[in-house]
Amino acid sequence: MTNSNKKLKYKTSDNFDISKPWDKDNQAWWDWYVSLADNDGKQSEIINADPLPNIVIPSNDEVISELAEPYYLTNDQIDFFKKNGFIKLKRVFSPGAVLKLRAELINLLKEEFKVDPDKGAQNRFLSLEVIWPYNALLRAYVLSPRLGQISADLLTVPAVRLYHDNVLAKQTGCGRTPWHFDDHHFPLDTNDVVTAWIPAQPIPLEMGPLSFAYPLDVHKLVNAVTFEKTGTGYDRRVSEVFLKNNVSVNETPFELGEVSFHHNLNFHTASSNRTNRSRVALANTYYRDGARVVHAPTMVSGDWQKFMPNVKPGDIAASPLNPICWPVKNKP
Ligand SMILES: O=C(O)CCC(=O)C(=O)O
Repeated sequence: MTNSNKKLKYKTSDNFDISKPWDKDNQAWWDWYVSLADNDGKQSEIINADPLPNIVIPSNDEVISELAEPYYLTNDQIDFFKKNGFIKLKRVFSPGAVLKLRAELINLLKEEFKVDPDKGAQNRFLSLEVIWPYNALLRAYVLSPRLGQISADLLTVPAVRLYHDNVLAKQTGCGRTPWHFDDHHFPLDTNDVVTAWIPAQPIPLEMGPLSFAYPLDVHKLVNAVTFEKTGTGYDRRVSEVFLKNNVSVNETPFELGEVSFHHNLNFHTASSNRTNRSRVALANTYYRDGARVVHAPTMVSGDWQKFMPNVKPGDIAASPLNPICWPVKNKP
């Protein structure tokens, strides 16, 4: 077990001191976080995304039963994930289940932010977390036995809990997601942590698909890069080290229904969204049952207490908002 947050290098200057907890809300965290991305500053031409397919949208019950069906992984796929720290799996969801998810997420985003995320170049990275307790449809996607089972199989652990659900909308014109690994973010004392990143529409390269450096241990190349709480230095230096070491990066489009899974030590990034449609995704993070919260979460852990109410540093991470998603006792 590692205390992940100890891996962040501290320096005495205030710009390197991330030891204080985050004291604003989750959206403020994302606004801050994307400000750390090293963008080239040029205005890119916005292109029209292909129309979404006109297909039959399943009922809630059809989605629930679809997402309870197993998705069998081969040993080669599990070995690939363990070596590279990510895997992209096609046809995890049916096209109808994805488009139903998108419609629901767009409604939720409109309600919260009072804007239509698909209208105009709004340049923002919007986020909504812990939606599933209040939304029966989202619950089917977040507590999905299918996703829980894939996550437990990839991590090769007997049971996984939910850390949080995270609705992410990278709007037209929004810049890069900075290079990072999630071990900086989740204040958990385990590396048995995986995020299912579920695109809610196809993602062509121009929309900024989530992109993964590999193999998994390339994170060691950037251990010595110091995280900075303002400016784009951390992101830029990680890019430079990866370039110098010829690190491979998987930056490929996502088909409708394709889902990626990344380990908390996998370094990942995403390019800007240069299309006229928001790049909407649902990112669910699952971790090994029995893990604890680290002793000293930092500001990079964001609003973690919202995801684990009444759980204190050092405690077992198991609040009512962190149900076991696999194995399944009761259907969601
Ligand atoms: O959606 C993005 O651009 C970033 C998401 C991410 O880093 C994550 O889910 O771990």
